[in-house]
Amino acid sequence: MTNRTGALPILYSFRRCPYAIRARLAIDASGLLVALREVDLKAKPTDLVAASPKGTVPVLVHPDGRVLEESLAVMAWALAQHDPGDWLRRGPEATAPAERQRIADLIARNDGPFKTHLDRYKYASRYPDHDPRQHRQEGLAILREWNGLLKAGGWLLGERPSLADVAVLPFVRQFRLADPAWFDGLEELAPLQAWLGRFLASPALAAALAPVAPWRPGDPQGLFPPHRRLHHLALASEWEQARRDGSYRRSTRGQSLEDVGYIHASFEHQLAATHARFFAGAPPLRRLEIDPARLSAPLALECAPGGHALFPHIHGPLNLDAVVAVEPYP
Ligand SMILES: N[C@@H](CCC(=O)N[C@@H](CS)C(=O)NCC(=O)O)C(=O)O
Repeated sequence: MTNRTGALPILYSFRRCPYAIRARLAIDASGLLVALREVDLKAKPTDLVAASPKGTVPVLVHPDGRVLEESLAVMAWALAQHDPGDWLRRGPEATAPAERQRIADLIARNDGPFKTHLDRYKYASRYPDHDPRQHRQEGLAILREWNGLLKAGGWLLGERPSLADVAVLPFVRQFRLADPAWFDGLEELAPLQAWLGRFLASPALAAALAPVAPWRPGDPQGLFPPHRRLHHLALASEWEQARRDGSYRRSTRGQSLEDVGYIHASFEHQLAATHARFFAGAPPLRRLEIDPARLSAPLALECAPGGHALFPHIHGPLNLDAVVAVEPYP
């Protein structure tokens, strides 16, 4: 209803919101790409309120009108597409079900009690009947629990990150920001400070916090993450022909844009399988690396028939200046 088919999912987001930050971190990790609409929480776009009347961010609106109204739902959707670090613990290990339960428990502790204390400590003026020092102490007690877990392997579940770390860290970041000097001086929290420090220095957080102006209807489509590239495998001879023609109009091996209606492309994690499935024994190939922000034609995320993996489809000719690198493949 508020998005159209043949388009990207739209993420309504707010740069500093910890719920929206964790949703963006999961989308970045998943290798996907969405349209980003930064929301001014004091002037929420009517499209957002129509899609999700409760009016919180993040909200993800799919091209078919399906709406995800909770940050955890957005994270689960993205990581169900691709979860290179097994943050969801869907792997074959016998420990996976117990780990999923621990993840759920940790996130519930964060989203419930820790968030309550964080708000009453950091935004004390909004809660005149509460004592911010007491809420700081109660938040600190929860941080001590997490600190104990982090001692073992550096992550909440041990030696590898999971959804719990990514879901909780943006809130711990906020807790620190209320009084960084006090927080950084808490020597008993050294493992937790190291965990937060790695997060604060990570390129993923930098990408999630890239400055962005509030979206207004009619603005050009913003994309998240901004560094995402698309990939298309082209026969070297057809790419050379496109350079002479001034645009590229092949969809996939043996099929034109006119045959299919769009140009097939892949996210990086899909490229090897695309090659194995469609290009075995092909003549020399070129991998075209495409900056989606430079495309003249509309870009969509769509499922291959019978599958649920979302692929990028370019609904029109590929303008050559959107191709930022060309290399032999494999
Ligand atoms: N349970 C929601 C909570 C989201 C939330 O509370 N977001 C805040 C911003 S951090 C919000 O949109 N508040 C609405 C407002 O301030 O008007 C989720 O996980 O997505």
